[in-house]
Amino acid sequence: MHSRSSESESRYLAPGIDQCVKIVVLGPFAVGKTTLVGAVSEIRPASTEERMTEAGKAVDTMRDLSDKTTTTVALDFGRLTLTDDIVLYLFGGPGQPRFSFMIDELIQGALGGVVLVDTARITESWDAMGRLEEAGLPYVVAVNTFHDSPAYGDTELRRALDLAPSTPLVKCDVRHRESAKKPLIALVSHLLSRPSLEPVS
Ligand SMILES: Nc1nc2c(ncn2[C@@H]2O[C@H](COP(=O)(O)OP(=O)(O)OP(=O)(O)O)[C@@H](O)[C@H]2O)c(=O)[nH]1
Ligand SMILES: [Mg+2]
Repeated sequence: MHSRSSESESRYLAPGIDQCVKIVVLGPFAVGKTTLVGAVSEIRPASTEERMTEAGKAVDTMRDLSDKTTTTVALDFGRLTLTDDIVLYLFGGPGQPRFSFMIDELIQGALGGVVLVDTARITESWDAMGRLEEAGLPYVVAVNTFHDSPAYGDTELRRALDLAPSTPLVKCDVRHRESAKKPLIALVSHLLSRPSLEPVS
């Protein structure tokens, strides 16, 4: 019997997968969208990173971005087989406002979203939350726990984000695979708990 290496195995969908779910990962500039997709993807992620010009670096953020030299200009793409029968197709969006027209394209056909938050600049995630709400797309909010950002309790965070009680809130470190999977697991549980699943059209 032909045996495949584990690397080539991960290039193909496992037999038995019967639910392919498109998920968008949104949030402001440099919040960690590309890092999350890259951390969880079982295929080499596709990305559209371009070197940041000085103009790009001028985006208003309090964060030290000395190790961030590129920015997403269109999308990130990755795949994660979550259970024996569910595979997620992940589409990370661009964070810079000048590329935000891409977001309406990305959410077409999606079943849910992850909105990343940096607690040092919480309100910068409102735009992504609003885009998903306008599209009627269920989402979870995930705090990417940058070590130098303030730590808040869930109640404070929910209040600051003006989060609906039914919207899940999780904390993760998008640089680490198991932690980065947490918002995706929370999102799928959230989607499965809803009466009907309709992709955005
Ligand atoms: N110090 C610190 N850096 C982090 C942490 N998490 C992520 N980063 C860094 O933050 C940056 C996030 O970059 P990206 O993943 O490109 O962010 P993005 O949201 O895709 O950015 P755009 O596509 O440009 O909007 C990277 O340089 C990460 O290494 C953290 O917890 N602490
Ligand atoms: Mg990016």
